[in-house]
Amino acid sequence: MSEWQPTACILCSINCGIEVRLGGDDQRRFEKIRGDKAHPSSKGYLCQKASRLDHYQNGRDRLTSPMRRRGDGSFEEISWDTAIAEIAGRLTGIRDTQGGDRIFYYGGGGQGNHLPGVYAASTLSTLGSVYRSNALAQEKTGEFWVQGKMFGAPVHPCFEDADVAFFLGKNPWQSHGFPRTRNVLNEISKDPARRMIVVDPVRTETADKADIHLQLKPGTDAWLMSALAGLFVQEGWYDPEWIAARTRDFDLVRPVLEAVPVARYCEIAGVSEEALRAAATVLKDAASVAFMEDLGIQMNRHSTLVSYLNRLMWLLTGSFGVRGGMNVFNPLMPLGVHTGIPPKVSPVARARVIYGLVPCNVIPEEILTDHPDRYRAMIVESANPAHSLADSAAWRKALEALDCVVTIDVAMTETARLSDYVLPVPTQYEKWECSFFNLDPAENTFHLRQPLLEPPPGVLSEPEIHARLVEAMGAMPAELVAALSSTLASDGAEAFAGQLMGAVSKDASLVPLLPVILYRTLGPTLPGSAAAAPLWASAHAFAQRHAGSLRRAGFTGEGPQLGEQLFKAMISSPSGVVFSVDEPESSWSRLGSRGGQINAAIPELLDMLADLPCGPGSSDPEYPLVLSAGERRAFTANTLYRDPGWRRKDFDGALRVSPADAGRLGLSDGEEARITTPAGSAQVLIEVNERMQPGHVSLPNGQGLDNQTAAGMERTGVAPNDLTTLEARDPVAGTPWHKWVPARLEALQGT
Ligand SMILES: Nc1nc2c(c(=O)[nH]1)N[C@H]1C(S)=C(S)[C@@H](COP(=O)(O)OP(=O)(O)OC[C@H]3O[C@@H](n4cnc5c(=O)[nH]c(N)nc54)[C@H](O)[C@@H]3O)O[C@H]1N2
Ligand SMILES: Nc1nc2c(c(=O)[nH]1)N[C@H]1C(S)=C(S)[C@@H](COP(=O)(O)OP(=O)(O)OC[C@H]3O[C@@H](n4cnc5c(=O)[nH]c(N)nc54)[C@H](O)[C@@H]3O)O[C@H]1N2
Ligand code: SF4
Ligand SMILES: [Mo]
Repeated sequence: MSEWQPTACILCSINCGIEVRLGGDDQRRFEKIRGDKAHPSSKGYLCQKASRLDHYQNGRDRLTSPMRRRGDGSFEEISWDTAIAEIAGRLTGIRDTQGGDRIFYYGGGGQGNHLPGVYAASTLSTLGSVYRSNALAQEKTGEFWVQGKMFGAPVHPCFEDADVAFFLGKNPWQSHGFPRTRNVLNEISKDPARRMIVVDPVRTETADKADIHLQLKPGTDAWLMSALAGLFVQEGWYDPEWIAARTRDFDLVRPVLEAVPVARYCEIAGVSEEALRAAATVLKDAASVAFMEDLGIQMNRHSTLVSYLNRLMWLLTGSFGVRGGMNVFNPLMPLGVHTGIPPKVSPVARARVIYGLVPCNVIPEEILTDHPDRYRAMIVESANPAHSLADSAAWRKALEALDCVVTIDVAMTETARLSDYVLPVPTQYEKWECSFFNLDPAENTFHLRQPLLEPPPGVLSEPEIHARLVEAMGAMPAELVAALSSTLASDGAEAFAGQLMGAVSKDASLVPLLPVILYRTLGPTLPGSAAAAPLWASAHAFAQRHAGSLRRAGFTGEGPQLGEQLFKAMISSPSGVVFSVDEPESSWSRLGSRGGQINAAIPELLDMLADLPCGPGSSDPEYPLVLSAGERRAFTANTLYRDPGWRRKDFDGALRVSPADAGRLGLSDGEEARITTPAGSAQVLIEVNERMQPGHVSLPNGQGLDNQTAAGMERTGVAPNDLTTLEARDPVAGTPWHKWVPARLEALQGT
């Protein structure tokens, strides 16, 4: 058997360091997996999902040749030269006749790989493509929008040191979201001096660990959170001096919160006022509170408003800029593809573009129209929108309607099957990869992973694909590349950097081409890690902005040496490196909002808050239940495992139903039933589950993939987005209401 090799788990944003021992006849199986104790943030921690990573590495539907779709929907293998030449030709053709802004880009990275997005910038700037999106625009853009307005900087909680942990629509026991999650939850739970509060309609595993579980009715967070904030203001449970010194325009917020009818709103949320007061008492007496919100509210009614109310609680509890509270962190590189100033609205629906991303729910509408500005082509990279975005049927239609779709993936996915070209890439264990989910304010970690295995013949990495596309489109500055390479060889890194900066300062259009230029020049000189070349520019940029953070992390160089030192550390730390160490107080100087104060008032959301109806709204008798379409469970991992055989339990991804509803409908555990929503209906396996409250049912995320078998397509479980619609979305950010899908459940007739 081989040696233990360090890498990371790629199943969630935490990317725990792991060590893998290869085995099997071909030495390509992941025979043993353990936590990597040398990883600076996970420190050996793992959850149960990582042990199954062989199902990703040696997974279903793997592709090893570029594919072109024939007129009848079947695929043929083509060579890389043909694929690159045809794709470059078709996309530049669309650019030259319709405009480059008609070419949409979706994806750029998943849970463990963010280099594709870096390189895509070069291809997209060559094409003049400006509209793009990814999964963040169906979960986090409301939060980002509020965050930008209030703080102008990225903020993250620190649970390790928190006196009180507050989880809003988040089940970290299953979904994680911060390093060594279960250990930290256990530590807080066992410590009599610390407290945990969970706001969730389901009695989750996290709620089991909590001191207070506010088990509200699904979709009523806007009422519950305004009651909580209202209580703080009405009882005077906040520090007016802190508010006056640290925030601006709180005077616009106070009257709205003073007017909140606390008792009535508690009633709407189905939580007793005593329970809310108990939670408020814990919060007001806390030395520090770390807050985390997630999909329970972000994919729900009033999601942007609730993200705002959550942040108002940070202010009312004085939790910003304190240890164990909410702090600004330094990302090594922001997530996503960045090529200049993004458009403000999308071209057809005129939907708000947040963080450069078009809301996922409007994309099909912007294709399935005769509007002249509709999108005509799409590049999909490292994502599966035909399965993962609201209304799969509309997505299938939209992809079919485009003139050209190119998908870059390891596997023949639901999206790939609807594409004109599919370009296969090495898995994340066959190439250099990293993620930019570096969110820790206290001690931020970056992990550039080395490949464990050679890629199979027939695949090309994303950096190579983008470099070849740029070359085929005639946009690679060949003379500059040759000159830079020879300078690097003869005069070294400093002269190379000088020459490159000189060229960029003369011609700003080179900036988005830097990833592929660096890949072709610096890349070949790096020991095996050509793909890491653009990180060189990131390391230098980081060192210029955050020299102090780097020094505290132990880096000592001066001037450009500091950036060079960081880059060297990044490419030579197989278990990851700490690149930024900061004290909570530094959060204040990093605020992007005016005058170093937090902006308390967002008028648009305050109006929405003041106008909240005083009743929950009548529910449609046709759909008496609320379905959560996509719940994180022990055996879900987005669509990274395409083989259902990875699941040790819950093979079919059952619908969880409360005992009361099951009894009323005459359904029992293990029985099949039919669930119907305004979008469609599906046959589901029933799991009677005491954690659910009456009126609420839930399905897991990531199920219902179509696997190719000898006998044809085989599907296991329910694809949640066969049950969701494009229209059910947040009015501010356009994020979907997947946790609030009207539904009805029926026993199967005649069985
Ligand atoms: N096991 C596993 N872990 C994962 C993933 C995975 O696929 N599987 N995916 C990763 C990804 S991409 C993400 S974004 C995160 C998401 O992580 P989470 O957001 O924690 O995951 P969910 O289970 O979708 O939703 C969280 C909680 O919201 C609750 N909820 C439902 N309706 C409401 C409501 O009306 N109000 C409130 N307050 N809560 C409600 C649900 O009961 C659930 O407990 O997980 C990551 N981690
Ligand atoms: N109804 C409903 N829908 C949901 C959710 C829900 O709760 N309910 N959750 C949503 C959330 S939060 C998220 S984040 C999304 C996730 O959905 P997507 O953003 O579509 O991402 P993944 O399912 O993680 O799939 C990533 C794709 O990357 C491919 N891949 C793996 N490794 C590589 C690689 O190295 N290179 C390339 N190019 N490709 C690779 C995989 O084969 C897979 O096709 O799903 C969303 N969809
Ligand atoms: S899925 Fe589990 S092991 Fe993998 S990164 Fe997330 S927490 Fe770590
Ligand atoms: Mo996500």
